[in-house]
Amino acid sequence: MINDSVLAIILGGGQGSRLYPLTQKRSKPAVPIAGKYRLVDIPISNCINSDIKRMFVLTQFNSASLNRHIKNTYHFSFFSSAFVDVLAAEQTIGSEEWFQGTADAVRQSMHHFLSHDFEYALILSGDQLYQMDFNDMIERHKKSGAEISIATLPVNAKDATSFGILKTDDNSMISSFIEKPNTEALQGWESVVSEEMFKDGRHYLASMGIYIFNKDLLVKLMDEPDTVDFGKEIIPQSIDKYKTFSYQYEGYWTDIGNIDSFFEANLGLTDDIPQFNLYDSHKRIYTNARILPTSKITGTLLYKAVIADGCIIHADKIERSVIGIRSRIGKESVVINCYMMGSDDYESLKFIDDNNIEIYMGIGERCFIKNAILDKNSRIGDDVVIDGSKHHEDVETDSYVIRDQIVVVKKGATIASGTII
Ligand code: ADQ
Ligand code: ADP
Repeated sequence: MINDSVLAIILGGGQGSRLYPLTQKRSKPAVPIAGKYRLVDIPISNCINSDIKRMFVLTQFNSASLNRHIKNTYHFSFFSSAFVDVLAAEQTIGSEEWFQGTADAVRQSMHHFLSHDFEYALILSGDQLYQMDFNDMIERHKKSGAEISIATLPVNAKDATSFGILKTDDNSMISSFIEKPNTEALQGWESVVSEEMFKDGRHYLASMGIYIFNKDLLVKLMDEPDTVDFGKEIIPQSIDKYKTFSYQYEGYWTDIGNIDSFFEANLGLTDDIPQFNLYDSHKRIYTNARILPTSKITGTLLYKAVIADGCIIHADKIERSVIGIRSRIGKESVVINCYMMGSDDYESLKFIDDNNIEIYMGIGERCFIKNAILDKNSRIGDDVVIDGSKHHEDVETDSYVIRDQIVVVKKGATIASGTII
């Protein structure tokens, strides 16, 4: 089934500086998560599970891995109108600039959207972890008679400063909006929320950055050339002029736009009952079906470990860690609080021999790796110690970055045997 009235627009990311260095060599939607997926699989899967199967992904630059992933993953029937298209910022006669912000990205891509029939544009962020049925939001939008809807979520005072905060009237229409207020400006922005949320200290209603626009209004707003961002301009300027509905959501939702939240969201998957449920056949998260062999593990104590396909593991211990596809971990190594993304390919013994490769892809023998993200294809030698929890200052070298007490080893980087970080 396809919902023909809705076109989805996924905002795939600006410069991606908050997720650097994971975005150093790829566009943000292509960043690997949860051992075998990419960030973009989350909004795309939510759309597919809601029968919305016409999607554009807007990204600042085109990366080979994003295109390959989309091409290899989302195959729709020849007879269906479904598609996932990547639109990278491009030079046109009207514009020579990169996308200046979220609204500008949509404005510069409008001519692509308008070649399709739709009544509603569903605008989504590319860096959030959640499972949501957009049909319900669309139905409520239609019933409300609004021209814009914003998905909203109660948050506490600490988190409120990183979001758009709003107030509603008795009919859930948004009456005021402030983008990322500081603690002082937050005074007086409390909303009436459910008892459960109230008990949790979640008194403020935040925008989740998920919007529905009636097509005609979106066309009109995009004709005004001065607006750059939805959160900073379009939404605050629209609430007095157009009926804007708040679609309140209380399920699990988290922003994964920076290293710390990205790390915690991944490690959260190792909990006994994770808040983000990958094991639900009605809310499947789709990704590239790579046809990898099963994982092979010898002599390893596994405690809260999530292990993807195709791994070869001899470690002593893996604790609260996500181990990505084709990962290799050598004997007597210990891995704690890590997200290891895995590798794009295997290196055969002949290849290693022919090319005199001394440090193999993956983690070598007798290593201790704690509080770290190992990007794809990285090579950690033998007897390496990495412990992000010991570092309180941000650091960058050619092969790694330390941020928020997490060591991020860059894609394809080599850490020599015996290194201590
Ligand atoms: P932020 O997430 O801080 O706040 P923004 O940086 O505009 O807002 O990013 C929104 C989404 O658009 C992200 O997925 C981002 O990667 C993407 N994006 C940013 N610049 C882009 C560009 N030039 N081209 C393509 N994509 C781009 C917003 C709202 C808040 C709301 C939070 C909820 O402004 O009101 O509370 O989302 O997370
Ligand atoms: P994955 O989602 O498995 O990480 P990628 O899209 O990164 O997949 O790569 C898929 C396959 O393409 C891998 O088996 C890898 O060997 C191969 N590959 C990776 N990079 C390139 C490249 N630059 N050119 C051709 N093939 C590549």
